[in-house]
Amino acid sequence: MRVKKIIHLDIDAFFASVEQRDNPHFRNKPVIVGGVRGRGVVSTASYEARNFGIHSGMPMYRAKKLCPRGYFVEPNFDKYQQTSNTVYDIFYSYTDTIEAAGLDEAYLDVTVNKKGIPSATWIAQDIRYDVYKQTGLTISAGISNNKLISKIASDFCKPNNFLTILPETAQAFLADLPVRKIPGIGPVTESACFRYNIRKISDFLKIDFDILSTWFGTSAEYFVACAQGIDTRELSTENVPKSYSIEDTLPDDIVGIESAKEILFDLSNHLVAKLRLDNIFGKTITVKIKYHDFQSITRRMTLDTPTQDFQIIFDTACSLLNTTEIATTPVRLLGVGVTQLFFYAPDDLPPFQPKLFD
Ligand code: TTP
Ligand code: MG
Repeated sequence: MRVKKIIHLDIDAFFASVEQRDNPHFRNKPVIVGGVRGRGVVSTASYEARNFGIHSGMPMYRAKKLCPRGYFVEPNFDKYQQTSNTVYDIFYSYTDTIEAAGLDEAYLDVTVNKKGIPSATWIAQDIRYDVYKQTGLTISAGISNNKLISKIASDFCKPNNFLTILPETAQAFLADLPVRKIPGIGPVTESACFRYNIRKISDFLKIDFDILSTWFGTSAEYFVACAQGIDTRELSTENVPKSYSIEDTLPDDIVGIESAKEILFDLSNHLVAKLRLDNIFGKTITVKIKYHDFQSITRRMTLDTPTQDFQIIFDTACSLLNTTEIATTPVRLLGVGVTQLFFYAPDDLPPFQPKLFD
């Protein structure tokens, strides 16, 4: 079987780099992007700010204590989305087999690629160059025959670098890395590992598999495969949807804002459940109405920050009703949805919950 060529690409300090690019005062300075007002948390910090111990998810007040002279900036989601689109366009100019892993991060299968370039390392270098030229941002790349190694490699070589790991050296590359580098191992599993004196990835290979299974259950197999550098997962290339919505054709036509609100209440609840499930936040709220004569309209409102909050979505949807004929015209269908989707909480807890074993 042909050996696969998988590249994992991830922009360095994404939000902070965009701010440094757009504001010359911020260059080479500690820049912290996050909720500046209220109980905000750090979305990301420039590498200069990371030297002060600042990291994503940290409460803003702590970041300010650690680096009082840092530059603290509110996120500009529209800019990040635009930059992300440019970067993804570059990715797609090399291959269509892409798994989006976030705004600034993706896996590319370049085993067969649109430019017929034989070396995945060359492709990664070309992409890094294209991204820098078109967006002014640096992006790091891990190159190997599977997602696991490429992801760990790009993380290892960051910032502004690339690292190629050949299959025969994968196990040695992983051997001395902390177990926490394995995707899915978070603080809880890490402490469990420490209890059993498993600290480095190669420690998984030193323990009898049956014993590992009693400690970690079905995860034992996954940890051992990881330690051997084995990952047979295909890229999941389903396109990320551009909108989330839910609508209902009503059993009987309704008239009046109050009846519409009752239905929107249920619909918003369902919508929020879907958003939470996929860890998606929407910045634009839409309401769709089909009147009794089948005439269909959509109303939308864009918020300052993306949300998956029920109250915000429901209230916005209700206020949009005031711009329609719903008070006087019978309605046969109602829908509510969000567009302009984001994968993270702008001003909340760290949103990128590691997906255990994807
Ligand atoms: P990451 O790729 O995890 O982080 P990063 O690009 O800032 O830094 P690096 O890749 O060099 O380690 O996340 C990409 C962006 O997503 C990040 O710039 C801000 C946003 N984000 C949040 O809003 N909250 C978070 O908790 C995390 C981890 C990221
Ligand atoms: Mg990044």
